[in-house]
Amino acid sequence: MKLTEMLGIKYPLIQGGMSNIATGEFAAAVSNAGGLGVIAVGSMTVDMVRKHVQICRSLTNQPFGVNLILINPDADAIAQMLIEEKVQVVTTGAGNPGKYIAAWKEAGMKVFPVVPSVALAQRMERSGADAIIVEGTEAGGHIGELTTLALVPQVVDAVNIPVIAAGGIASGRQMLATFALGASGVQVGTCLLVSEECPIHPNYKDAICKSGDTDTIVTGRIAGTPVRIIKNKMAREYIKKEKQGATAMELEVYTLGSLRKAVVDGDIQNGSLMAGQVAGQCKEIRPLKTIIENLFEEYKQAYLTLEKEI
Ligand code: TUI
Repeated sequence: MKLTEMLGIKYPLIQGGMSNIATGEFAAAVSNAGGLGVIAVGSMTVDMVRKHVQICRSLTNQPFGVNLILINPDADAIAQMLIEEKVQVVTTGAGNPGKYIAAWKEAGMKVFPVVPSVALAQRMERSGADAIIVEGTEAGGHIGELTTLALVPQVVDAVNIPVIAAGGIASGRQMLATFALGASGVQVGTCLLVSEECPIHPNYKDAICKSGDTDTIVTGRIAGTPVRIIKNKMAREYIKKEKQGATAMELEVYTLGSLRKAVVDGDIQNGSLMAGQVAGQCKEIRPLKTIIENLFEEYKQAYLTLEKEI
């Protein structure tokens, strides 16, 4: 079944989680532009997430989802609340959501875990996931080891449910490439950060627009929580702390606190500016509708050009 039919959306495009950024308002704007908007739970409490779900519902009559990261200390209560609120789609990240899937499925929800490996994709399929979002290391935020090019076809061959590609996608050509690898849709984040509607500080958007291909870096590799961000003073200090032996917990607290500095305060030197390797392709701030429509227009053109050349 096509992803658009499965979810009741116009384009086979899911908005990436984007912790502490994707509010109910933003998710509604993505859904109104024809993709699947997704509220990011990030470090929110149960009551905050419920409020964002209600806001989103008041701003769109299109389907939308919620992204639950499993490092949130209230994950159990939030997982239950999503059932009470009859959220249609849940995506997950930064851990294994296996223990929630049966209850979510029983409530009629669609479950799309984000995974960085074949083994985890297979485990999610066995647990009852409806589709798998496969995220390559090109992505922003918390990442796995493998690239989208290597990972997507291996997961496509290993499971019998739709696979959605994530990481390294900010153009129609990249989208076409993932479809050639067997993906049924894409999840994008970085290219939506530079939308007019995205509620991050203008300095954060500006830093993405100014960045080039080699301007992201991965912190947290030693501690086992690799996070891709835009290179700045904070990133250099983080890596120094890591090399000096800071604990995983100290580093995680440091990262989450500094995400707020970037998103809310626009502190581009001390903040953690999560973004993927495609940041270098994102050069202007446009409305979400234009960004998404252009992606699919470029995809069609790229497909037709390729067909002519073969
Ligand atoms: O989750 C993401 N991206 C994120 S979450 C986040 S918040 C955060 N901030 C600081 C440190 C850590 C997290 C920012 N960006 N993407 C999806 C994703 N999930 N990437 C990798 C994974 C993943 C990793 C391990 C999924 C499952 C997993 O399972 C391990 C296991 O077996 O339990």
